[in-house]
Amino acid sequence: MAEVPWQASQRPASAVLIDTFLRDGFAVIPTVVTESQCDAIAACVGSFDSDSPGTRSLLTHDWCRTLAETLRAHADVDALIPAGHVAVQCTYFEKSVDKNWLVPIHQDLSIPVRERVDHPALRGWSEKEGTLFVQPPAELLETLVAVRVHLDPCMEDDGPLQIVPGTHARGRIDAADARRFRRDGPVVTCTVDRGGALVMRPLALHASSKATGTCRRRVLHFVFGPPALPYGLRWEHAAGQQIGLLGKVDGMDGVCQ
Ligand SMILES: O=C(O)CCC(=O)C(=O)O
Repeated sequence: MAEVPWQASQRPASAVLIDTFLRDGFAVIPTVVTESQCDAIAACVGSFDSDSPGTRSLLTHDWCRTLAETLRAHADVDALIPAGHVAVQCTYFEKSVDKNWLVPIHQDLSIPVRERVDHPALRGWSEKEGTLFVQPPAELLETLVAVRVHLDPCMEDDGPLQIVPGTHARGRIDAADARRFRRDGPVVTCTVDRGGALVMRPLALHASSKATGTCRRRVLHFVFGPPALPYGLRWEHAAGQQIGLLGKVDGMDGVCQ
């Protein structure tokens, strides 16, 4: 089995990284997968030729669950995700001048669940790509952590995420306040190198503009959450119980299923 670089060092996560994440609600980790792993992951994703910006259903694939486990084994990523959390969603986003789009300032409020549960605390039911989504209370959303793995360099011209630091700690923010936070700033443009990751709280206000450069910006956006949900809800998929798959992501040719 090929050696995974971060397993070799097992170095502890830096206190600065953890403090930044706690304070701002996001942090960039320069390298979470190698260049060759990026190639292998991109091959598994394949050519995504829909007109929409991405697809939300990747966690049904073995390679994607394996990648979630591989991320969890990275000391810096692991330090930012609560113990016991499992991967509950993986969305692929592709942006380029040919497939261009923007997202206005918002928080991620919806989670994918297996079936509808009627409870006064649950609102905003919707269905996308055949999956049911609900907006649970902020107390649950505050526990989630998103890990955005970049398969291409994402610089200023490539439509990077822009985040308003500290807004993850303000609960649900209405649309008018969200616009005000963005206008008053500060707003941080999160550039990330190929193989790096932006780790963020889904409640942190974020937006992204259209790409103006020549790069194709491919991102796998994982969400990690608690294994069990309140109110009788169940995750649509949860991929945390797999053990012993580390390193498989290095040789993913032929395991894209
Ligand atoms: O990838 C992007 O540019 C936007 C993604 C986003 O807004 C989201 O995941 O909620």
